[in-house]
Amino acid sequence: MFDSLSDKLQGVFRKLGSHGTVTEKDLDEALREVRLALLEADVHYKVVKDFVAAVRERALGSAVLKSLSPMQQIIDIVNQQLVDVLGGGHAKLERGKNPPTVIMLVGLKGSGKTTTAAKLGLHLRRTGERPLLVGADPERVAAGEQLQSLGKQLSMPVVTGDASTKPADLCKQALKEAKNTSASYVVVDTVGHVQMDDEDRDTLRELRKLLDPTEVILVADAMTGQEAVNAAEQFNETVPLTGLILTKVDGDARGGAALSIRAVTGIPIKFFGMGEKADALEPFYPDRFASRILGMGDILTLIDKAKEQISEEEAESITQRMKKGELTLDDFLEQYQRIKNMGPLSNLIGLLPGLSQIKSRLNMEEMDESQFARIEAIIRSMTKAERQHPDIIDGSRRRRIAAGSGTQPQDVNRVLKQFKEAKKIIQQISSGHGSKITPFLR
Ligand SMILES: Nc1nc2c(ncn2[C@@H]2O[C@H](COP(=O)(O)OP(=O)(O)OP(=O)(O)O)[C@@H](O)[C@H]2O)c(=O)[nH]1
Ligand SMILES: [Mg+2]
Repeated sequence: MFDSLSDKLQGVFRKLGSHGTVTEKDLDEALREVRLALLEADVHYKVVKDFVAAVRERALGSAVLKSLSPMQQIIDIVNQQLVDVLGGGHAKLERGKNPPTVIMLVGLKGSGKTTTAAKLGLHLRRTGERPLLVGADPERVAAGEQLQSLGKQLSMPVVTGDASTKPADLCKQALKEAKNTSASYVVVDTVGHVQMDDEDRDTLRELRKLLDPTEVILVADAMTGQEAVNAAEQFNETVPLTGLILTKVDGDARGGAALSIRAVTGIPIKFFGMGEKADALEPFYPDRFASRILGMGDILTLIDKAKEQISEEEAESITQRMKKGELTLDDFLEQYQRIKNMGPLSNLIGLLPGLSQIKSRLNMEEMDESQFARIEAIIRSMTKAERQHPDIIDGSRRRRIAAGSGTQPQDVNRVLKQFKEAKKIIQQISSGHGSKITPFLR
């Protein structure tokens, strides 16, 4: 996420840290570099100006320079300022007084509205809601088909029309359908605009009046930088926006849109998209987001993601077995599946403090794809007994497993050795002797 901006900011701090003491001149030099890094990330110039001024004022005002750890405190101040720029606290999705709560998604063409409609649907269902998706873009047949197919993959109800249906009629029909099926949320995908003319504005206003949405959310492509900020302002003039969803934050967006859009428009960011898949939507927490930009990781999000994959009882049972050293290769495989479900490994690494800083140096893609696929194939080629008691794997079993997984016997050996070591370390940590293990690179 925003790798280039992250690297630059971390570089500034490393340089400051090498000074020992920090003079006002050092601070100004560092702030000049912060300013450049933000401008290069395409952050709005006014936001940059205010940001740097605020950090300087906070740093000088709180006698940071005379303190024992000036660098740490300057990082803290930059972090706090980032959190402020991103909106301070978490803005959650509102619920209407009477069900169903209607969420209207608007945005420029290709910004990710249809994908986000499906992602929101899944997010809502995971929190116990009953969402209905509506493709209010009937004129373009492919648009309806896209939403239908996403809904089918998620087994979620979708209402779309054909080319002769007017968006307004379709929305009326969808609201009725929502009542009949007791849907608790209606997520409405709308036409993407390239440039809005008066007619487009009227259509949007008409839909808004009819739907009476609790949330009108602009879906904005983070890769487009300041264009996304302009779009937010334009749409906000037509249909007052209640929130923003930034998409394609996983791509090589520079960060300008994310860091400017709230400050410029005053509209809170509610979620952000981290991929094309339906589960690649994360609630937006300014503090967690700032930590990620500064390479300090985001343990809370990692925990949330893990919780989605495992129930408390399962976690407890595994912890108990870990302590007793009873983990088997089956557990290994199961955990591996869970990690895989949590998203691409390269995204997860970004959530870990310290590791995120060396992410670019680890060839994550390769590790993700080939290495893990090989480990999985090897474990899958073992019999149940072998997975439970790897000690029984002798030379001939090893050859059979290697042949079955398209690998070499020494690859099988390596996996077994890694498993043994992992088991030992896990047992040490979980039985409380691991407190001496310091977080990597912290
Ligand atoms: N990498 C990545 N791709 C995304 C994300 N969100 C959407 N996309 C991709 O962006 C492209 C456009 O997404 P759509 O959902 O069709 O966009 P739209 O706003 O509905 O487009 P129109 O209906 O044509 O205006 C698709 O290829 C999506 O897979 C995201 O968070 N990350
Ligand atoms: Mg669409």
